[in-house]
Amino acid sequence: MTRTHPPLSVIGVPTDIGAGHRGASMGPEALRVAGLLEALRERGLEVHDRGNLGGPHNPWLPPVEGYRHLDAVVAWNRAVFEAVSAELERGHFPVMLGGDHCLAMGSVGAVARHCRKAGKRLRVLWLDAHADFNTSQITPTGNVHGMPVACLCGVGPEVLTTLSGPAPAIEPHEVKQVGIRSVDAGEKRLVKQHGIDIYDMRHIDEHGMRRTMEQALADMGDDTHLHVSFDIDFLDPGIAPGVGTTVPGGPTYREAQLVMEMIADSGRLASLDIVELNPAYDDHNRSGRLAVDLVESLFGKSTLMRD
Ligand code: 4U7
Ligand code: MN
Ligand code: MN
Ligand code: MN
Repeated sequence: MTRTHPPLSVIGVPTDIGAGHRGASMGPEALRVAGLLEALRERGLEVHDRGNLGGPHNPWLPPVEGYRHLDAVVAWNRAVFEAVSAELERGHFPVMLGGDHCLAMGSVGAVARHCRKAGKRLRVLWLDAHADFNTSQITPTGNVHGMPVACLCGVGPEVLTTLSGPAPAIEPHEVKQVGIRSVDAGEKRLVKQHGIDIYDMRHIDEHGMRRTMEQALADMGDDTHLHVSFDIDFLDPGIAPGVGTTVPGGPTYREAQLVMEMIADSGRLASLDIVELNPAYDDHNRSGRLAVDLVESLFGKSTLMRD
């Protein structure tokens, strides 16, 4: 099945400002070196590499009042928000190369605002080992890459919750999380309180990936903009060691392929983050190459039988 997508605009976000380990700032280049752009062009897509955004360097300071580097996180996310908004405005499909996951506040914020203006429905599919729903009061680390979903849902500091306009940028029912297996104690209470749909690894064990993805992708229509936020630590560390926060017991290669194939089949994918790839922890860019392989499936490189 060949699907038509608008031109893709690839935006590098070379920062680890929100992370607990240095190195995700090298992610955009590792994805390019692994052949991401060539692979997408091979799929018949029109691909523009917009290069990398700039922002404050990482001073590697301890958290202040529950946030590490809050001002710098805001600066990076303003840049992401502007860049993604501009691409959506020209009708392109933005692809963010992270960079740590805090950048999703800017990207999803821009997508959400675009959807409101265009009268489109929004669905955010959050592929991750973590729920990323911490706040300054409950975070065990102060790292803002553990907070983007909360901030997008209006729970967080005003500088971040209003990044894309009045808070909240998104409603909890617009987010579906898949692959979750590490949620902190306070965070657990919050995600329950906000009613986030979490398809955790236990759900996947019990129902299988096919049923899980049918649920996560249910109720989308022609007017739905699907944003996928793909944290590489979603994958089992045995196949993707190149992340700062590995959690055992993630999806296998085949399960991950099925996730990507089913997203492709939905025909609704319109923006994408690829985040948390940390080449300093990787093995000869193995995780980078796996990410490229999976992104090919996300854009319809499926089995021979279905081509
Ligand atoms: B990622 C953590 F405590 N929950 O808040 C935290 F376990 O974007 C990890 O999903 C967050 O990689 C991981 O620091 C953020 C921790
Ligand atoms: Mn994450
Ligand atoms: Mn994660
Ligand atoms: Mn991580």
